[in-house]
Amino acid sequence: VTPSTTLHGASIETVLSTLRDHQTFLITSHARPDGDAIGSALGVKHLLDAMGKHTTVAFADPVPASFHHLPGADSIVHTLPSEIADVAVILECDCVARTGFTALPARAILNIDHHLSGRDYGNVNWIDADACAVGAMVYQIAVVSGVKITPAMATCLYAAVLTDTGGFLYSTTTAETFGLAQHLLESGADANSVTDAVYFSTPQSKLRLLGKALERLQVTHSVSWSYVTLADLAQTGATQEDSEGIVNFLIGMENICAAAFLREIEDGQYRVSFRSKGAVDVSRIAATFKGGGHRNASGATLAAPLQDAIDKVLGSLQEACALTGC
Ligand SMILES: [Mn+2]
Repeated sequence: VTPSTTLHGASIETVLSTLRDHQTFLITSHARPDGDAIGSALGVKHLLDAMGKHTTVAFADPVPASFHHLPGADSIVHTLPSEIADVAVILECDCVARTGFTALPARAILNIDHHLSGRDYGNVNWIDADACAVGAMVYQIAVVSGVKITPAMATCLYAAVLTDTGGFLYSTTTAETFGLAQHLLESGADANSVTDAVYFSTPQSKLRLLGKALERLQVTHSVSWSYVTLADLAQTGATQEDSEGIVNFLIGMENICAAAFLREIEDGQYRVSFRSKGAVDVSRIAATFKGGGHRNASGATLAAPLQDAIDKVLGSLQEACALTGC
């Protein structure tokens, strides 16, 4: 890889030769990793391991309990290795800072992303905003590589696709998504273990925190919203991770077109999750707050007192809704 080979729509062959032509790889994804971040990173690890490469998977933040069982999850480290890798494979990030690490010890960057906010910051960039999950893109690389898709790799990629499609519910789910799921199960993916861990192992603290958020549910025109504070976390014994997914209850409501969920991450700092049913592009709204994401799901961080943060977020959502007439 030379710094001049910067490609936005790099071909799968270019991506594959970047993997083939190098020996040591640092694999990472965004801070507060979700199922796609973890599943696709471990998928790349299994692929590269099978190709005889040296791999390190590093995440700035802890792996949520629901993904601890994924094959290879026990090898994930949270501090960067001191050796410089040939290539850093960065999944699901629109810049290096999104990884939660300030810099990565690697000579080149392979950027694989499916966000609308995806950018060409790597030496090779493959961004496909139509992909239902980065895990689905990793699957394509694996198929083209000719490497046998093992049950371990299939389980990790299945976790990525299952979670990033909201259990095959989001509009990114197409006939190909089900075809992919079929191939992964035929390759030995342990779908039951993934489903059990993701959907049937909710900590009690998470449900109690959800209760707090739903008690506070507010609806303004066609926008639903709620929030939780650090005091709520302390009262319910919940962790920050326990607030993942609360926003999906807010967007699930009838007669609304967009939703926002705010959670206090430290004194005076709020992480906002935006959701849309499609009419409003919430990746644009998140971008005005220096965040990013997809048309229907995005996020940003606001440094402001609670009421200010709510006013700003609701102001932009309502304006966007008014413009689209919903
Ligand atoms: Mn994703």
